Amino acid sequence: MADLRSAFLNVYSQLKSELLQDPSFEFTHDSRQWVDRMLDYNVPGGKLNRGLSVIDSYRLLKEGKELTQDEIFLASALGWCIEWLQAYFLVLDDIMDSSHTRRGQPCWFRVPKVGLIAVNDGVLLRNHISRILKNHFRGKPYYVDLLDLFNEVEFQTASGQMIDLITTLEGEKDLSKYSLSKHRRIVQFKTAYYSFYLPVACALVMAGENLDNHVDVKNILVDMGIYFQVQDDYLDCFGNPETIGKIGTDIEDFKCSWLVVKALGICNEEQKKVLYENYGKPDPVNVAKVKALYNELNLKGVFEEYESSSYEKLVSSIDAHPSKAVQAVLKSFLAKIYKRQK
Ligand code: GPP
Ligand code: MG
Ligand code: MG
Ligand code: MG
Repeated sequence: MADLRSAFLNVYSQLKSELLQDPSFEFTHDSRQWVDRMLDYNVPGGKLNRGLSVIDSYRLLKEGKELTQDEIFLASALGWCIEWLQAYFLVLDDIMDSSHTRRGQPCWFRVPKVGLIAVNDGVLLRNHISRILKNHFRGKPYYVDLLDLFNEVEFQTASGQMIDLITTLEGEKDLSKYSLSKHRRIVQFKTAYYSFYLPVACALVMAGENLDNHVDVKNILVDMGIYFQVQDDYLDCFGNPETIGKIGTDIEDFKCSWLVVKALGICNEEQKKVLYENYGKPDPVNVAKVKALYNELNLKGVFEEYESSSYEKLVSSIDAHPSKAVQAVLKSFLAKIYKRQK
């Protein structure tokens, strides 16, 4: 595992140095240094689950056949494209959510002298994906499928992000519009496609598969992604910031979080008043009242129940899949996130 990770990180260094020598731009010392620092700050510091899953999934799809060096490199490069996509989303998401920390350090836009240059850095990160794909996949018969896949998933994510944001609009703060179905729609689009479907889809495309034949796999992965984002919503309030590397902002931001939807579903009239009066306000006093109410309602317990029942459901839909190789891919993914603390 440590080996795999370090091999994967070596590929990062190679891709980065190619981008820093990109012949389509005339780099100066300063501009090269900016991109170098921006990449190191934002791309490789996460859990790398999404990226490593491409190699993992490809290996499982090959059913034990030893992978060539070339295949390992290509699967790693695709894994890094997803990590780049993630970096691009997070740099921009942290601005939109007014977040403070990410991966245990200040959000990129909070770094002195970065500020809103971070917006353009986000655009650059997105462009780097196209550069990497062009450099390493242009001659492959599946090149167009890869481009199409990344475009499709980016569109779905940006659309999910849009609904995440427009539901919190100032002046229209109305908790009665929040429901489980609204929550599901938001998280399916903003998180599930890029975090869960994309890594496996990349492995399938590289293995020569037609994605149209794998709609059932996509559906299971989307359900897994929804479960993952419910965990993210839970950890935003109940996680340890030291462990998750970020300080939650969902209550302040009036987010349609799984927790607030659940709270609305089980609270009495008096408790509902507390929610209406305190949710979506930046003052720590208001935030503390919401958190106290969450504890009163035992949302930890409600979440634990959700966690086990989703796990059971996912396992049984995976077991119903006809291919053992696909089952192995999905189970390995699920094992990585079940009961995660970060
Ligand atoms: C996670 O939401 C969703 C994203 C990071 C997608 C962002 C998409 C863009 C097009 C910018 P979140 O805000 O709950 O994540 P976190 O808790 O990590 O801030
Ligand atoms: Mg956020
Ligand atoms: Mg967000
Ligand atoms: Mg979150």
